Amino acid sequence: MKRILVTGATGQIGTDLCDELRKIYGEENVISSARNAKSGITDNCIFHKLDCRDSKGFYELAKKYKVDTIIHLAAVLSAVGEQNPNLLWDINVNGLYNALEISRELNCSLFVPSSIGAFGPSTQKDNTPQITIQRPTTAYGISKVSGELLCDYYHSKYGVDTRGVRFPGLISYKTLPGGGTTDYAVHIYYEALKSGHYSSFIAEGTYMDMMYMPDAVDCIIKLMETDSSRLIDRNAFNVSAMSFEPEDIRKSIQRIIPEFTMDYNVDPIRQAIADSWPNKLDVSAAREQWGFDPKFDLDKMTDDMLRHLKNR
Ligand code: AKB
Repeated sequence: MKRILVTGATGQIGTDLCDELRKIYGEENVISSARNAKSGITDNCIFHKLDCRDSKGFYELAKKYKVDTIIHLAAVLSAVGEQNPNLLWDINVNGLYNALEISRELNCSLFVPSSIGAFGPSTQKDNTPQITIQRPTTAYGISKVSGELLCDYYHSKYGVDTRGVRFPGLISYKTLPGGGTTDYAVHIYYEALKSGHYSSFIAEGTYMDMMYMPDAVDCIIKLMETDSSRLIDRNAFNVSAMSFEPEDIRKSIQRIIPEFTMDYNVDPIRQAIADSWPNKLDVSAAREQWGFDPKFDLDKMTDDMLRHLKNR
């Protein structure tokens, strides 16, 4: 049975992931931590306040609970990162360095999410290969490429069991994302139900990879359960369940809410980031090496999102 420490556990991925991890591994084997968490036990869930830049606090927490796996989700996303690159570097790279050192010292397996943001304008846009040019032009992308390389380095140099995926935009009804470029694809569902109208900050015709949160959670669990000997591309695997542009999601919502309308109020900063990212990743390495198999396409995700949000 694994004993898992999750950083950034109150964020968009962490909220869904920790619920699932507790079901699989037991409440006592999942330790949630976040900068904004209150330390204590709530509804049998163990929570700890932790800033991943605090190397001593991070180490002591991992040691106290004798964890064998760290899922390091604490990170600053792309749009917020462009406003505050110093904070982004500190959390995304120095925080990751702490996670790597602790994993090395305590012999933990380590999951670290990378992103489609690890690619840049010189990358092949369609069917973006697993191994290809990575010259991102955002602070976020630079931190993600650095993270991928650092994780590979700790694996080859010290034998740390590092693993990761390049997540696309993630869509969830439980927790809002915290300042990314793909966030429009979450906000649109909330606004469709609230006001029946959405102004998209991403322009018509901009394709980006996306995935529904249950598939993202499944990715992390499946990858961490895979026998290490099967993994060639550890850091990090291309994953995606769909690629769409704003008009596609509008049409998907209009199947259920015909009166829903959308227009555009493009944000130049987030649009420039989106334009530098791929349209659609090739995910064959993930399928072959650890059985990546997402279940939700756009319409299935829309049905599920609207059903859950309506019932809140
Ligand atoms: C963002 O938009 O910053 C994230 C990502 C794709 O990594 N959702």
